[in-house]
Amino acid sequence: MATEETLVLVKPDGVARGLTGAILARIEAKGYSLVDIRLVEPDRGTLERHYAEHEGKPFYEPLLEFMMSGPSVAIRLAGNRVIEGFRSLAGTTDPTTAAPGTIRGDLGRDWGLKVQQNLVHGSDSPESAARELAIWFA
Ligand code: DAT
Ligand code: MG
Repeated sequence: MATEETLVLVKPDGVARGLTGAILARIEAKGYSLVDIRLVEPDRGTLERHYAEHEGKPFYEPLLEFMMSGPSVAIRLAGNRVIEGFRSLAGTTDPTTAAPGTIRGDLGRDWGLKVQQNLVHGSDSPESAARELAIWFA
């Protein structure tokens, strides 16, 4: 099986709270390889492309606003089955109920906004990974 790649974002809440290092430590401890990493401040157009599947949903506008509220860290991550492996490491979408032991479950909570501030993004399929890596690492 060919080594797989995924897009990980440490979102603005993770960067602002000083959790980038803690999140990277978990990724490295799991054994995945950093291929590329950069600080990003995406414009609205980039986020519209990244989150195209969510356009029209109630949380879409708050999500874009949140993602423009400060810098994120974009990571190209590699390893066998890294797409599902990172999703497992991240935990489920809602940080309040994400399992302890996961990034979202251990480090996240509800901050009272209309969008889940859940620290990280990870691509959800090989197709998403290819599409998203092309957006963030063009
Ligand atoms: P994930 O990031 O776990 O892949 P997603 O792709 O369904 O989740 O949604 C993208 C982001 O949008 C998610 O990280 C946080 C926000 N979000 C999703 N569902 C939400 C909801 N029901 N209420 C508020 N924010 C939500
Ligand atoms: Mg998603």
